[in-house]
Amino acid sequence: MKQTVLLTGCAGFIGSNFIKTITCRDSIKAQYDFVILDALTYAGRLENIQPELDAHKHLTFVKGDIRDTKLVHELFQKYNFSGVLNFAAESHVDRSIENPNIFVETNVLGTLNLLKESLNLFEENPAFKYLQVSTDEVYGTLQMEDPAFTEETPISPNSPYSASKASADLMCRAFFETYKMPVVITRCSNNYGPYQVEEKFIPLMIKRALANEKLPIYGTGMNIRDWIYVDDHNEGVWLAFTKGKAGEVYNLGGNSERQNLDVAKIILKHLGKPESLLSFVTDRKGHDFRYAINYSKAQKELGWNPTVRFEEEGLGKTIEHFKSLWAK
Ligand code: NAD
Ligand code: TDX
Repeated sequence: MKQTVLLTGCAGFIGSNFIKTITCRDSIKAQYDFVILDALTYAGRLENIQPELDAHKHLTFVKGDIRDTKLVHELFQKYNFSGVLNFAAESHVDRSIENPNIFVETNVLGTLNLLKESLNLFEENPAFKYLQVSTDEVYGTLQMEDPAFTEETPISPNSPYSASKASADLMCRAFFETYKMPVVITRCSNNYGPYQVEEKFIPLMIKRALANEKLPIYGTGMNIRDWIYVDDHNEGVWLAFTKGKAGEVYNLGGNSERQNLDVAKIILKHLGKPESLLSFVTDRKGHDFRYAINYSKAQKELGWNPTVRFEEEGLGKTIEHFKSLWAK
């Protein structure tokens, strides 16, 4: 019999790519129906997934908020989900510095709402599973000489965004420890790819360069992020959901640590634009210096590996996607 799984936040960047690359696969379509719950905030764009919604009967879209206890309760009652993958979140660090409240409301209380409803279903169906899409930022920051984050690295978030994601992770852990509810957490590094909202570094740099506008580089531009192509992340999320062990955390990384300044320069070169467009601006408050991920557990236990090379493949595909939207 087909299972029905709830996907939240899948009109956003990572989730919309998940809809395109994972849920529409024949093997997955044969086994699963998906209900997509998204509040369509500034980051959620229904047009990202409209072609898939039009083409596939096993996908149902519901506009709604994960904080809405009544709506979420009714959805869980109606569909009797066999699992939940929670992508929904406020995701932008700069916004969290300006207004942390919505980050606690959506990322912490919204997650708690989903966990509570999930617990009701788990009590009726021991095969029920919950996956929380989390981030490497919960581990805090690294210096150059530090080893990469492992799943044992203590949680030490620095921004209101990462503190809210860490709080959600801890609530997930509590539901496993207290109620034995099968919760799996993935913690991934910086995603890039098509459909990313243009407030994020890579699409912003592309957009500014295409318009011959200044590219704002925070501080010295020496900060390091580990970049992962969004499809690699989504493969890992699905493997963790289907094969991951209850109560476990799986780190997912791209094996592509780069300084921000270098990334901006590669984008300019790809687009044939001058480096004089680079503009060093006031640094982000509390700017984490470096993220790096040790994903050997996901390699061993899930058989997962990142496959898309950053400069040679992923960045070019991403630039071409945005060029088709924005180039005049
Ligand atoms: P995004 O901001 O592009 O999309 C978030 C989506 O969630 C949007 O569709 C939005 O409408 C929806 N949403 C927001 N609040 C909601 C609410 N209260 N109820 C229902 N839907 C709501 O984010 P993204 O970059 O696609 O990130 C998806 C998930 O992956 C997040 O949990 C994020 O923390 C995590 N993550 C992101 C990255 C990254 O590099 N972007 C890396 C690791 C983990
Ligand atoms: O204009 C900019 N200039 C700049 O130098 C912006 C928007 C960013 N930056 C820097 C800050 C970071 O060092 O670029 C780097 C990447 O910034 P963001 O795209 O804002 O990503 P980051 O803060 O690293 O967080 C991202 O990765 C982890 C996602 O937004 C999170 O949702 C995810 O959890």
